[in-house]
Amino acid sequence: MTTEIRTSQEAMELEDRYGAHNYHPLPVVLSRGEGVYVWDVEGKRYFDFLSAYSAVNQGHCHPRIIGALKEQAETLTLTSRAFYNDVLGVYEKYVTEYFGFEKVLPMNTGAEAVETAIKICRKWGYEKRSVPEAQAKIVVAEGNFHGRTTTIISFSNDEDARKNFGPYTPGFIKVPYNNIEALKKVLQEEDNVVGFLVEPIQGEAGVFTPADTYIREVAALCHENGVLFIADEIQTGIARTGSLLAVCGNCSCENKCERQPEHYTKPDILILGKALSGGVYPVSAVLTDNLIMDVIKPGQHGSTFGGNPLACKVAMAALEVVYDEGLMQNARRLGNIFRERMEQLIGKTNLVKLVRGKGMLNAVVINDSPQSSTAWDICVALKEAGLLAKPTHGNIIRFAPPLVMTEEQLHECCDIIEKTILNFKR
Ligand code: IF1
Repeated sequence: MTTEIRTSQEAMELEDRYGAHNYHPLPVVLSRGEGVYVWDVEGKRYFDFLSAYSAVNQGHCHPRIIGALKEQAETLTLTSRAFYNDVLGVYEKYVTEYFGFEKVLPMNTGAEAVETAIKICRKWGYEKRSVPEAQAKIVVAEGNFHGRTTTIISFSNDEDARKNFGPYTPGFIKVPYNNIEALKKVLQEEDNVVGFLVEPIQGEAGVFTPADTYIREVAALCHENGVLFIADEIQTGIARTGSLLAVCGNCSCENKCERQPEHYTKPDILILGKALSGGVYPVSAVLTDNLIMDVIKPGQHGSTFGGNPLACKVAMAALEVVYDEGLMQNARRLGNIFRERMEQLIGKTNLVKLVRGKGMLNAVVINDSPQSSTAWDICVALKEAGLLAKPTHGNIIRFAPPLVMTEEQLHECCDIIEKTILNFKR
């Protein structure tokens, strides 16, 4: 027998009683979404300023993506990779051309794609660089977030993510983020380094944007040292930061960055997830070129659902929407307006310390200690005012709405944020 939810309270009680307590959600129960809006069980409408951590870049329930989902759902959903299907190859051609790589390996979740990239990188090290057995090392950045599998949390700095989940996977070395000298030093001093895995902007750490030159210098250093540059763009990719990828940097070349080497730093391995499906279905991907991908042979990696026809159709529709609706340009334009409005707000209150970010991936730092509940209380007040955002690391609030937002809607949202913060009493 199933229970029908009538009130938000009922839904929260059910989750509390029957679900693992691995999250601490804001007390709002959502039952419907459309574009930049979500509605709760009682019918109250909110602006979604989280977008499921940048998965719903194309907006909730985008009709073209849902259309593709429905059509394919009624045709063929899953074959496994034991057989071919008539959508996978079409998708593989589409997605590789779209991002400018020779090959793709399809998976489902972000963490799986990161695991895939790590496996490809290590195998490449043994087979193309002749690293001695079980000696391959991958450099990662401090403050990273790449997912929650046992291997990935092994190189996290986040105690909650890591503690009591050991023994940990060896073979990872941490260097400070946005510090090219530290990377240079580790590449000089350590033997058998095969890759550097990094987020072009650190999301979970609180939206840390590195120096403009960082990614370019990382790529150059990696190439000089025969090390693969692996970019995790699961959160930053697919128009979020105002360009197709965050490695595209600041350019005005209508996102044909791959033709503008001075703007675009091509990673050796690119990892995508989240918005690759517009938040409709778990779809992730690892993109790289033949010389690297060819180290993976039949039986050496895979997943039941990876590359299924439903995922492929959904992803193609989601990527079409990005170009057809100019989401990169919109994210860049609205991001500038958002940060400008927040700067104005900072001039009117001492509650907000600073705003940072790129495109529509932004964070506001609240002027209180990370141990205080101020940012959480502000998010609760924002919820009451009709806008959903979530605090991270105690005193930081991430603002990342769907990229289909209009300028008028953004101003309405900035008015809500401004009014809520100016009226907020600690
Ligand atoms: C949760 C954070 C965001 C990611 C990058 C890989 C993954 C993620 C750069 C793994 C996932 C999510 C996971 C989500 C919260 C969220 C998050 F706060 F935890 F860090 F976005 F900022 N690489 N990030 O950001 O992808 O396996 O989850 O599909 O609830 O854990 P996944």
